[in-house]
Amino acid sequence: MKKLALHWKIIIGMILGIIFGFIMNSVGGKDFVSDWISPFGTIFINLLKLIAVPLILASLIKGISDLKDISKIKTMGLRTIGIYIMTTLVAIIIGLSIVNTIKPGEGMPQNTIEKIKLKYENDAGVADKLTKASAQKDAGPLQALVDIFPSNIFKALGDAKMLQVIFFALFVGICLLLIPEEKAKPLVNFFDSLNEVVMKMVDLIMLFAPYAVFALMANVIIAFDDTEILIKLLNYALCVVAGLILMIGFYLLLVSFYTKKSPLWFLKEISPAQLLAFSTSSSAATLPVTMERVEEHIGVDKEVSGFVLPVGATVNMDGTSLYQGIAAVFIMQVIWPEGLTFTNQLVIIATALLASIGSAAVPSAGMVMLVIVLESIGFPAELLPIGLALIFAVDRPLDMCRTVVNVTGDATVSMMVAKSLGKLHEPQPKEWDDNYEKV
Ligand code: DAS
Repeated sequence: MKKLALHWKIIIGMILGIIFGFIMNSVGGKDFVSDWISPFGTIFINLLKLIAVPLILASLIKGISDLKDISKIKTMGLRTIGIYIMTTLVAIIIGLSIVNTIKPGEGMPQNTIEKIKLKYENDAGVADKLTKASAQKDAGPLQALVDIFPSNIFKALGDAKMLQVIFFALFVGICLLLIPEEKAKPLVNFFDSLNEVVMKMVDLIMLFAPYAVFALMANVIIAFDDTEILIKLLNYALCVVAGLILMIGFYLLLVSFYTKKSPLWFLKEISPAQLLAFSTSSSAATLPVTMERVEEHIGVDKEVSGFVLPVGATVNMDGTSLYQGIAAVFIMQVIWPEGLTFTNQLVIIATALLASIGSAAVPSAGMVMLVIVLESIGFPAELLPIGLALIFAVDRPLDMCRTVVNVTGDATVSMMVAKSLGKLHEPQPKEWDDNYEKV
């Protein structure tokens, strides 16, 4: 009997984790899940983060040195940024169109607002998002640019500063092209074998994925403790989910018309990365798996995936941008209707684009940047805690969904850039890839 493909094992782990979480909720087993189950999900995310930085370093340096032609790097960079900006703008416009049509925030009963305010306005999670947002706001206008250039590569590697690692890898890769080939060969071979080793580590870690996803989903379910408020926010949540689904449809159109590949084949091949994005709510943690799936199952050459995907995980978050457009307008519909001007919506488009570039690829980062978006349209500071409280109860499930879109968008753009550079080949996944039985 053919072994079960990896994505089915992950889906089964996800479903069993959700069921187990609800059972534990009903029998008072929350502490058991927190103490004895959730740590396995944390271990899995730690392992993925452990290999993300060496993988970016190895695949990008090896990939750039394979390009042989420096002008191709400029072309790849410009095409990548250009397509990323296009998809992010589409995402924000989809989000704003939905929220202005459905108007989920209009007519919310005052007692519901009071209930949410009472429960979440002073929640530590809300305060944390406000603190992080003000730290980002206080930085200078060019701080994001300065932060790309590391002063100490070992610190950048240690702190997993993605853009700094990408800059360093690009710098090394370009210099490897500029020195005599016989001098470059030892280092190129080193990063080539490092890349192979790290890709093998991805395979081994993925053997653990179904069990880790079980733990991650159980942990998400036990965190839900306010079904009543979840139901009151259902219209808003459904607007976000509808927008995210439309965004996935947009990617499938791009895959079909631009790369001439089957959209369903594309979805199937990247599904393990999407399932992990959903379970971990972190593009950064999912990145090694996204890279493995795009390179070995979609057929994108390493020199493209090694650049486009790490950059995408850091600066391209279409799901987050779409969510920020909807959340900002929803909050205004509920507690600041006078802010709902056309000009403000244009400002939201610009700041949601910039905010998604500034958002970190970690859980709930989008909510932190939402504060920046709201402040950009003059949202009253005294209403910010209530505004965040309004969406806080449903932020985790929506974060899981928008992270899936962030990852899918990165994979789509990597395919488009590869196609435009003639770097999209027929994938040769090894027979054990989907089963992860033999390594
Ligand atoms: N969880 C973020 C990510 O990793 C997205 C977000 O917070 O909006 O992509």
